[in-house]
Amino acid sequence: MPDRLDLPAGFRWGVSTAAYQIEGAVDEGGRGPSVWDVFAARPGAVRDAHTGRVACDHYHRYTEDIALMRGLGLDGYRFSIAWPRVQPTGAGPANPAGLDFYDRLVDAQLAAGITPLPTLFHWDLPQALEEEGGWLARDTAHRFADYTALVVDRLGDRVPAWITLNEPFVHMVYGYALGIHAPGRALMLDALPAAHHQLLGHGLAAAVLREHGREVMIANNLTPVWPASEADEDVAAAAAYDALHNRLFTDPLLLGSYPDLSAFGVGADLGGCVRPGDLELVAGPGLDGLGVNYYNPTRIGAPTDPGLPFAEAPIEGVPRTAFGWPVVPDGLRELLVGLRKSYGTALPPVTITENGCSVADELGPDGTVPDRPRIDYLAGHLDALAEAVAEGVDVRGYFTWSLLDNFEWAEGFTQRFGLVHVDFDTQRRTPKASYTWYRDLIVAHRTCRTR
Ligand code: IFM
Repeated sequence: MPDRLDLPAGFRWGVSTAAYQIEGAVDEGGRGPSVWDVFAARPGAVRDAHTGRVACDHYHRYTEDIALMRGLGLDGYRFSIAWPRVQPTGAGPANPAGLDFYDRLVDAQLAAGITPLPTLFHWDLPQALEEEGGWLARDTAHRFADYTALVVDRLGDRVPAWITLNEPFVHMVYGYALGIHAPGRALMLDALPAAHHQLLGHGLAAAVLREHGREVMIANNLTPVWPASEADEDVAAAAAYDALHNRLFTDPLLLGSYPDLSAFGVGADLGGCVRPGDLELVAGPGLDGLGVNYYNPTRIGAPTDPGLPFAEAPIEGVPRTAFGWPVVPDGLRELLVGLRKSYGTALPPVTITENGCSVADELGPDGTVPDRPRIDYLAGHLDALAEAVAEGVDVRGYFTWSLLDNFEWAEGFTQRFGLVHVDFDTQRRTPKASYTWYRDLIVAHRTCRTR
């Protein structure tokens, strides 16, 4: 196993968060409602009826949170910009108070020596756009480009690289196919236009960012797909799932084409929503970096339900996070090496834009949070990352999910992913053992690289 510090010079260390999960202040500064405000208010939609109304109150406490980041010695901070803060109805001129907040947030990071890495869309669509069809409507892609222009006009002078979308796969499947996330639509395969329109929105927004001379990235949730057995039916089912989860969101960006979705009864025009010229827009001149969010592999077998060409199979014999997700650090190496093999020179430099785990953390009577499982998770994944680098994959940075315990979507506040414990009654922040571990790792890496 390679030394986990055997990562390239200039390797960037960071943490990731998202606006709706931490900001709170949903009615302040002229912010409009988002699909998550509306969805979370639906009885039964979110565990224990939790909502992001207050979340970590980061909107008011961001200076304290940036001080915590400074304490970690981070190079970068990946956060997201709430579209409904900037454009309360998803159209028209910018809301000055919304942009002012992000202006302050960016300046505070820069003052702490941290490079901002904003994500423009992390699932909190303005509700007014959802009422026009949300990402099922092609026009949302154009609205996204307009919103991008407002943001980059204001912050682009200080922000070199931008992530357009977070996990368009998860947003399409959980939000539009299964209805587990906002906007709560359960359309199954009729959700596919939400994939294409997000990717089109990426392409249009990327063109705006490039006009400003900024670098363009996207953060995809990717998973190695394991066939449940060597039987032909399982192998075919795994290939179908891989096309849906991974390649639907990397092939058009890196190769300019959609993968074969015939197993889903869908042609190359994704049910008619792809128009001539769209794929050229999606791919553009190429990404400056691919963000990879990795949590676990997926095991897939032949279908058990006639509606889909695959069925998920359990992964046995590995530890699990508090969420029940299998812990397979080597899956990160496998994923990265697989990307390089599949895309060759079309693969841009990779940044791990999310990786982390939920732990049933408790604040002890001595005021500490001894989150050993998180330290083991992060250490194992960083070893796997170093192995991928040793095998030739160009990985430029690692942003762990997440800085703070936060609003974990349909699970509310019940899944804790932070390096910092948050008491949601008092908003008190307590760095966990993993915070100190990550800080020391960053120092050790820098020291070793400058010796
Ligand atoms: O909390 C989420 C994040 O918003 C997107 N990626 C996965 C994380 C953990 O579920």
